[in-house]
Amino acid sequence: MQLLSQFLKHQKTDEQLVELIDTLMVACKEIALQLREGALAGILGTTDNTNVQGETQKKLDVISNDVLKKLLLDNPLVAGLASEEEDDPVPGNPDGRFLVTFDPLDGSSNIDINVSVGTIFSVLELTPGDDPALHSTYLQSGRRQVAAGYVLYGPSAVLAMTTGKGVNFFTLAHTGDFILTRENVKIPPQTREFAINMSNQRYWEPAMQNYIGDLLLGSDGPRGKNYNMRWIASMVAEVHRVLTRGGIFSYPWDAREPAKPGKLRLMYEGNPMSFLIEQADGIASTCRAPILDVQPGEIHERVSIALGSREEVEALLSYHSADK
Ligand code: P6P
Repeated sequence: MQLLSQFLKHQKTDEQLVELIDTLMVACKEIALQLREGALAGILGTTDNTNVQGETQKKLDVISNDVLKKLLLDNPLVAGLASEEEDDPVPGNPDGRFLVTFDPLDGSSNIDINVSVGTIFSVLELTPGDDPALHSTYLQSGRRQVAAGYVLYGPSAVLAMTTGKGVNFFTLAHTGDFILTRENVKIPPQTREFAINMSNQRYWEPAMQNYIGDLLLGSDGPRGKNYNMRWIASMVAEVHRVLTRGGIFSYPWDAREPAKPGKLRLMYEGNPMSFLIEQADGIASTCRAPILDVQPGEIHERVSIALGSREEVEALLSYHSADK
């Protein structure tokens, strides 16, 4: 059995990055413990606050955000952080090296029904001379990430992470150690499983409606095979399924808020997940371009997402190119 720290050392990971990842994992272990307590600790349910996204904050959203903020800002390597739950970036050590963006508890609408949620993180480097108190400092494309991953709080707590040398899974043991449980994860290029919120079907652009319509035709349709559908309403769980056994996950643009490219956020959902997907030989696209190529204009900007098995995402993209 190999510990996370041993594995990262074996991969010759930058020592300061290893130290940052260790801080992130201390925070995620604390979050996992709080989640396990759930109702017993009186921490389910919502607060009276809404976040910058206009969403009502769950108590555990705030708790998770506070745990990550405190631990990261105590680490002198952290120059600043940006969180889904924070309107503005939070500066750390002005001589720090890393910027961390995160969604402290993605899928939190699932907490009260005891369904999997997760912490998503993305690590960038401070450009020398930039001010970590300014939004502009964080507006780096996903290609600039030096590490990204998530901890999925499910039946077990599993870390999926990349530092640009492939994707690996680590399971949280009762000892408090993350143990390597799957190395060099690769997404099967083909799939029979798709994940999308079908209740939005009438709002999608025609290319997406045509593609999903053809999936539903199964072996009688142009895709020539029958598909199965999943929707957990927790992106971390959906992406973990895609990394584990293939599939396509999409939250595309829809006409409910036409001025916005999609529901999910680029900096701390789209980019970290896309880094993982590409490192596992999948595709992560806005349906027009690779998500990692998007130049962010604001920290909380949203992005249309279609990611997963290479050949299936390529099929979806062919519907969009035909639709131009
Ligand atoms: P809907 C959770 O709120 C989230 O941000 C993602 O984790 C998830 O994939 C999506 O939104 C679910 O959205 O519209 O189905 O509730």
